[in-house]
Amino acid sequence: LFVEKVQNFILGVPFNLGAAVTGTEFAIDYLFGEYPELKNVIELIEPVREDENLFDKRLKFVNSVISTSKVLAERTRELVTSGYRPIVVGGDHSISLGSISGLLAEKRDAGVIWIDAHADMNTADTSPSGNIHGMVLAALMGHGDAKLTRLNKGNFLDPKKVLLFGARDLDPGELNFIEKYGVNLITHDEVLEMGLVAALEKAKEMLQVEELHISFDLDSVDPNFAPGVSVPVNDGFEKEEILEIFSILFENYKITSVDIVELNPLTDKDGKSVDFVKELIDFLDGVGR
Ligand code: HAR
Ligand code: MN
Ligand code: MN
Ligand code: MN
Repeated sequence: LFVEKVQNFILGVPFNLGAAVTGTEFAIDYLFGEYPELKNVIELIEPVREDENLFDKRLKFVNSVISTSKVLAERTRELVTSGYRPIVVGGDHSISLGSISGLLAEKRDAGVIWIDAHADMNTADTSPSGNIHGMVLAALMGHGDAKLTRLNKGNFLDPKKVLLFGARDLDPGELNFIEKYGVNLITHDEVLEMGLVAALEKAKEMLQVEELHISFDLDSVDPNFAPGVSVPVNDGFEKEEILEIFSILFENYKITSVDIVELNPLTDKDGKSVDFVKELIDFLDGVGR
């Protein structure tokens, strides 16, 4: 039996303005420095820098976030249309607005698993920071400022097709959001209680989708193993657990596309985080269908 394997196509997006701290804009250069062979396999998406209203503390750098995400959405859509599996390496998590919008333009029924310490489900009204990387998942479901929600042209994600996995730092507004709209949630504590395999079994019952996008935020990992992130939170997954999660997801779903975001060279220690990102890229090369 010959089953043709979907080819990965890696995009690098060295963007940081969704986080409003410096670091993730150097992530791709950092990867290239440590692993020069990646220069041949990663296509660079140049961030677009727009004029900004620097007095806008509710939606920081919103124009640049939107313009960059538009470029990424277009490229992601092209790749999906051509039968590739885009692997989008960030960059801060705001770029998922682009990758997921591009995916949804082509595959309307795809679901999303958001593996993250955070929920990224604030709106401009609930955000404690004004940083857009903490708002993108809400925007993809159609909630928040119109500047952000416009981007995916009405192809909003159904909350029932979204699963937040491994969260351990939720803001009050995000908890309201999850309750109000019925977003699927399995917290990091729940994963510890249930065990990883049972948690992913439960995920399968919750997420009734065939096609799935994995949005992986490096801060879902314990900072002892992956310190190179912009917004670290204590505890979290071990690296081996992330690889196991990915393996099981590839067994349970058709994985359309993957984000690997929030790698920050300025906070990394001994190359731990960059090595893990490389390990993940290599792993993705070997799995899937
Ligand atoms: N919840 C906080 C906020 O909205 C922190 C968000 C941090 N987000 C990321 N991506 N690092 O998950 O500002
Ligand atoms: Mn995130
Ligand atoms: Mn996060
Ligand atoms: Mn731990």
